[in-house]
Amino acid sequence: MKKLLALLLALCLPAGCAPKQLPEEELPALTVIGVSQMGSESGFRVANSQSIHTTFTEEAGYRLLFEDAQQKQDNQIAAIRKFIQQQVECIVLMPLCVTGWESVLQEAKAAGIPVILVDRTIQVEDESLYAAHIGSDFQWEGEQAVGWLEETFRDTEGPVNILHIQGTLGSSAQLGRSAALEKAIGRHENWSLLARLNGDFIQAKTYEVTAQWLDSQPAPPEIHAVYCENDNTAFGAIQALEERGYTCGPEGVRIVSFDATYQGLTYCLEGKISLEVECNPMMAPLVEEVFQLLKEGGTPDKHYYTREQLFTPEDLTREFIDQRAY
Ligand code: GZL
Repeated sequence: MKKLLALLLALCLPAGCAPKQLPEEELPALTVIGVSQMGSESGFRVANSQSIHTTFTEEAGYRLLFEDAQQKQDNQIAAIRKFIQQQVECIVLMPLCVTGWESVLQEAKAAGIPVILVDRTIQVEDESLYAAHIGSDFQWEGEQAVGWLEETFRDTEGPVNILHIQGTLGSSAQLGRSAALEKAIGRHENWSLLARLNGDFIQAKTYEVTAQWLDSQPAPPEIHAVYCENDNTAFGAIQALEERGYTCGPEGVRIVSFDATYQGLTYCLEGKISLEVECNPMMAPLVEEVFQLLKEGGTPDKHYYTREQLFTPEDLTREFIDQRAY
């Protein structure tokens, strides 16, 4: 990037007065950050990665070592071990699942490298294994979604049949969002769980498991709501339902979704998705603030929760959606 910039400058300046380029050894040393991203399974994840790339730039003084784990925890553990060998100044980890981190985080701690968790969190006995967590409160998100379902079906005396499509099993996002629905089903005698499917936060997989389930039923089931644990799950479920004659919206199946991505909000504006619970992926600026605090010897909070809101079709306009960051 620097070389291209120097070349462009040289081309547009009169000969003989190209800017003095500092020798490599005099360039300010870049701060090396190792980032283990779990994958690129969803619109949320793509935006989350973009936030990292646009914050930790060379212009801002960073060299980013970015590893995509393709949804495999083993790949994340290997990446962390590589960062330790490379003696990075900080490790940023978006953990795929909640368990299995103690050993490798002990190694990072022994090497004196702070670990900042982003987005999802982990379950460890010793919370000193990570310096801070920046992400969402998934149980809170689930409770918002369930509260909307309770309000929507408050006057329904007959059955409320709910299809639950979960995200990556064992991830803190899935655990929190699922727990809220499971508690609510236990609170309402007329609510019944039609099935619990695993869409893994992925559109194609959700389409496949939803289509298989629908086609395996002796007759088309009466579905009042589908609880989709992210937008890509909602997109897959909507496609499978509509192909089989279901209408998604206020007069048909009520789709509840999480993330509030551009496409998710568009479906919501159109009425196909009845409720969007925002899950904000743009966390990197706060990650950098926490890293700088650590670098200055400060002690960050253990958890920083992103502010999130709910959207229904009535809350949205095309202009509002078009000005959002993701
Ligand atoms: C939630 C995040 C989830 C998103 C999905 O913060 O971990 O993972 O809701 C993504 O879109 O796959």
